[in-house]
Amino acid sequence: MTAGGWFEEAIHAHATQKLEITQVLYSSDTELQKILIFENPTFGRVMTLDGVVQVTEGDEFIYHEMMAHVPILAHGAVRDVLIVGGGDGGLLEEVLKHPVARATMVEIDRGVLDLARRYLPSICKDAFDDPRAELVIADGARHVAETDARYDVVLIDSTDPVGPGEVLFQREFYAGCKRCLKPGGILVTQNGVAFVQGEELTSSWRHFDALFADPAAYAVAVPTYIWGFMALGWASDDPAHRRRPLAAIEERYAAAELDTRYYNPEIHLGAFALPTYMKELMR
Ligand code: SPD
Repeated sequence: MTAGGWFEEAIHAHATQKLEITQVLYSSDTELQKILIFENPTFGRVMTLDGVVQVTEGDEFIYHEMMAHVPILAHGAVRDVLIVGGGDGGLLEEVLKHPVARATMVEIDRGVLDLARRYLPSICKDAFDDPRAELVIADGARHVAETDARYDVVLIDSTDPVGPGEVLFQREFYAGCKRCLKPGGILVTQNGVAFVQGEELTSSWRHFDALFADPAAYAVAVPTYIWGFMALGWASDDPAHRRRPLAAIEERYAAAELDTRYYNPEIHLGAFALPTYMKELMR
């Protein structure tokens, strides 16, 4: 995987991406997964889990801004947010830019949090120390099945559906997410790069369709999640959230005083316009 000073991703059977390693900052196995953090001239610090790129300093803003700001601004009155996964803290940091009362992050691997604090401070910034952040080291599937808390928005910042992340793509888990959403709340999930992982979108969309009034997805192009658009799954019982007019999103965006580099109100609306090959996966 790291031969010749290059990281070669171990995710797809017949296609790969390679990233040059100019310095290995950390490499080990935690109880749950194999973690590598290295420096790359194009993307800055890169963290991989079990041979798959999870986050890079260079392009993290794209994925994290779109996962946080689209549902929060579409909802318009978010107080309580749940993040499942997301141990690098990048998504938590975006969520906390909003005037939420509480952002609970349930991450199964404490090692990822500790390493993010140490090696990826440009990504998590001071999010873990924000008094509104509640950090829970636990199984996210168990949390959504058992918690008494209720959330306006639930965000699933998972790995791919292998290893510890597999359960986070199953119907029982999504039913748990619905269980702990407040009425009209919004669930957003990472559903893979549609061109090469189409079955993730199809299977999650079918679960959403069985559980929620408004099953959907939106698209985001993240350079290091290569091979085209990543699908972010969307599920809510309130279809109005997905159909907010541009003027409403513009007003909320201006009021939130966000400093974003990918997200803007036009991208928010446009992200729900999917290419036909993605639409065809959602049936
Ligand atoms: N193919 C890898 C997808 C990883 C998505 N989650 C990354 C976590 C970033 N906070």
